[in-house]
Amino acid sequence: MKKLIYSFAVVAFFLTACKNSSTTTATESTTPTEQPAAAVADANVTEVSISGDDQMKFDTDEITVKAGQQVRLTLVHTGKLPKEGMGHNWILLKDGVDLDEFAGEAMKAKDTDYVPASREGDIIAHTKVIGGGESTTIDFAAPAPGTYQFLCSFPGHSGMMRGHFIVE
Ligand SMILES: [Cu+2]
Repeated sequence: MKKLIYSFAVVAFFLTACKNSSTTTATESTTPTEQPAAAVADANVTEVSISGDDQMKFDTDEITVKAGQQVRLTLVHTGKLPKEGMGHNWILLKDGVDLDEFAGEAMKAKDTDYVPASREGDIIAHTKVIGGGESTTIDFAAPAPGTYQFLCSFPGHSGMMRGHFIVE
C-alpha cells in the first residue's frame, strides 16, 4: 500500500512538471516569426506512409485523404529481401479500372518496374519498385472524392497487397 501511494505521488509530480513546461513553451512561442507562412503552405500537403514487408503484406489496406490536398506518400520496405525477389511498389488506379486485369498486364512489365506502358492511362500515381530497407516518396494531387484501389504490381503480390484509397 505504501508503494502505491508513492507511485501516485510520482505520477502527480510528473503531471505537474509537464503542465508547467507546456505553459512555458506556449508563452515562448507567441513571438511572431516567419513560420506561419510556411505552415500555411504545408497545410495543403497530407503526408501518408505505407510499408510492405518480407511476408508480402502492406501494413494497411486503407488510406484516407481529403479532396483538394497534395499527397506526399512514402512507401517503406521494412523487410530484408532484395527487390529482385521481394520488390514492392505502390500503384493507385483510376476509378473503374479492374485491378486483377491490370495486375495481369503489369507482371509482364519488368523493365518498367511493373508499370505497363500500355496501361499508364489507368494510373493516378505510382512509386518505383524498392527492396528491403529502402523507401521512396511520391507527390501527387488527390483525385476527386471517391474510393480508389491501390496495389503492389510485383508479380504475384496484388492478391495480398491491395487496398482502398479514400478521398473525402
Ligand atoms: Cu509487393
